Amino acid sequence: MSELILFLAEQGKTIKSGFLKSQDKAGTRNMYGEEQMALDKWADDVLIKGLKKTRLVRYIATEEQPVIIEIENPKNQFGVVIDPLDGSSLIDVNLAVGTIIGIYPGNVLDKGKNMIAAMYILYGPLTTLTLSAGNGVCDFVMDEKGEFNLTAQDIRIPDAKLYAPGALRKDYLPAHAKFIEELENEGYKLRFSGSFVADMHQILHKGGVFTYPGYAGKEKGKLRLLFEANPIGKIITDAGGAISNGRTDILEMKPTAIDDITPIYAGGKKEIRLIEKMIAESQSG
Ligand code: AFP
Repeated sequence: MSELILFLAEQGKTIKSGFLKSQDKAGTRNMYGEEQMALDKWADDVLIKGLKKTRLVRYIATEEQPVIIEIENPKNQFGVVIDPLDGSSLIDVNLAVGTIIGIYPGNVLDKGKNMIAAMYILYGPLTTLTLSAGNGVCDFVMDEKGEFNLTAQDIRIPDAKLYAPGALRKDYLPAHAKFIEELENEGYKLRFSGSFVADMHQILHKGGVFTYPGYAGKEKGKLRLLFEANPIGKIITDAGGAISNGRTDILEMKPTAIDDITPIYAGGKKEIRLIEKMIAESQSG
């Protein structure tokens, strides 16, 4: 597994070097019908081609591919899930985007709680790597030589009043609207960039809650269970926080297909307990 993590970290370096290549749209759409950036497709290609060559894993699922790729004669049975560039609509305005990765012992259509490692590489003013592989959550910063140096160990989510609310307010469902109103009354400050990985990095280090709820017309939400919710969910949970779909722990959900989507509440346990209570009350009353 360490060979695989080191390989993926190396790919982060390559992807980082790609931002000067192009900020253009690719003119194609992914399986969610979303417009792809040239860099989305390029990063996807870098990761898949590299992983195929190393034969370090058996299964690869990425946000840009419609099916799970199976490698012949793999050295291990590992499965990886990858969002090659999360938040890519922000590339052309130079805001932080990232690569999100989850590693399973085998097939990737498995509950998030069975992941053996999760990591993301965040391309901001600094390039950082956040990893949870059974030994607490760690941060690394890329230096001028392109090497990742450990900067924080056993990261724990602090208690703080930040909220990152996705979706349009006019479409909020009643329990979610009540939750957001309560956070605002409590003085939570708004922090939403349009890049889940960047927003969650902030919540991990500063506290609070990220929400991309189910909303009118899209009750299942927008974010992807395999590529976004589960890897980030493992990291925030291992840091003492929680992730929920508003009813239950997302890491307990068995995916039915690679393009499953889910409402997301991720952050401090206090906030996650509150939304679960509000949704349960709205259903019982
Ligand atoms: P991609 O750039 O990988 O498609 O993901 C963007 C994203 O899924 C997530 O990173 C953001 O939180 C969310 O979409 C933003 O969505 P809105 O544009 O609807 O606010």
